[in-house]
Amino acid sequence: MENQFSNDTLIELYKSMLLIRRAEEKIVELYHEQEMRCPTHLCIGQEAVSAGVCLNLVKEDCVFSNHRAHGHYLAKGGSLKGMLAELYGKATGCSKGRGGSMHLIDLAVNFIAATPLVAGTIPVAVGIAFALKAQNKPGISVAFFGDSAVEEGVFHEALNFSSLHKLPVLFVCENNLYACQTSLPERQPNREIGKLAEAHAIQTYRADGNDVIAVYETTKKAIANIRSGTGPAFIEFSTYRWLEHCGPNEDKDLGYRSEREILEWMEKCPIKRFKEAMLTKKVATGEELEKLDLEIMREVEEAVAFAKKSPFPEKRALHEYLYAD
Ligand SMILES: Cc1ncc(C[n+]2csc(CCOP(=O)(O)OP(=O)(O)O)c2C)c(N)n1
Ligand SMILES: [Mg+2]
Repeated sequence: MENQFSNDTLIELYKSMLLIRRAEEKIVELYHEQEMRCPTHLCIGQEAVSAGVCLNLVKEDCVFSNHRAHGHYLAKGGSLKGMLAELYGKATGCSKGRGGSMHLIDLAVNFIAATPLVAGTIPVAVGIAFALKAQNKPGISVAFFGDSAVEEGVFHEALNFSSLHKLPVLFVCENNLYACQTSLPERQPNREIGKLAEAHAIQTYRADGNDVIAVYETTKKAIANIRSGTGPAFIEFSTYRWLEHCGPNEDKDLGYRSEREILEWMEKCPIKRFKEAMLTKKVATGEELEKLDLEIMREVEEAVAFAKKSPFPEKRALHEYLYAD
């Protein structure tokens, strides 16, 4: 691990990843109670991408996400209580209990939208970038999406337009090698995903998405260029989801990927790797990291209690929020 970043930055990265992991582990533990009634896509194993990208962002920056949104939302500074209450369908949820896991929205932190329509938020992120530029506003737009989103036509339209108009937008592709149960080689020719962005004359980067420092550093470079006005950037991060596509369970019995492959990627756990590096470099002691973990677990417990005791939306509010004010 490079020593070029302050200990505070390293601890922030660790905390961000750990919060996502502990929150999702709690969802795994509680999902079977059937009180969270929304489809839920967990990002356990992929936390470094959210943490490393979002620590480079400021409040004015707008984030867009997909169906696997928890990590992006929490790393952008979203409310843990608001997210869990949303999963429980409660009025105190960040989308007022109407969206569930796949439709997280929180304008207070400029987390503009997550929707499960594959590639659906990419053109919207470009639209926001267009508006930011037209209005001379600070801030950039960031779109998180999976490896299957690049197979959608709208992905190319959005990249073409953003490149032509040199828009302040960062495209973040989390390549976890699968779309549901279909592997990358079954869906795409043998070429790097980044080549698609290069074809649209967009600055393209590629990095290990399970190495939070690589994610943080690569994003820092890309964003420095975007902020200097050179136009969009695209980063492909290689990573891996540990659990089933949708839901809290393991899925090694489904047979679309081998147990060996899953175990190999679990060995590359971004949190474990980073923790070991921090201990070796004496960024923190084991005791300090343990304390931090306990604090995060307590925060998660409190958020669950808040979500469970929150009220459901009132029936009479059914027609609210259908149109923008
Ligand atoms: C336009 C569209 N087509 C199909 C689906 C069904 N679907 C939901 S998630 C998904 C795969 C997503 O894979 P990827 O983009 O790689 O993200 P990951 O789930 O791996 O994070 C598909 C095909 C959808 N939601 N939207
Ligand atoms: Mg994928």
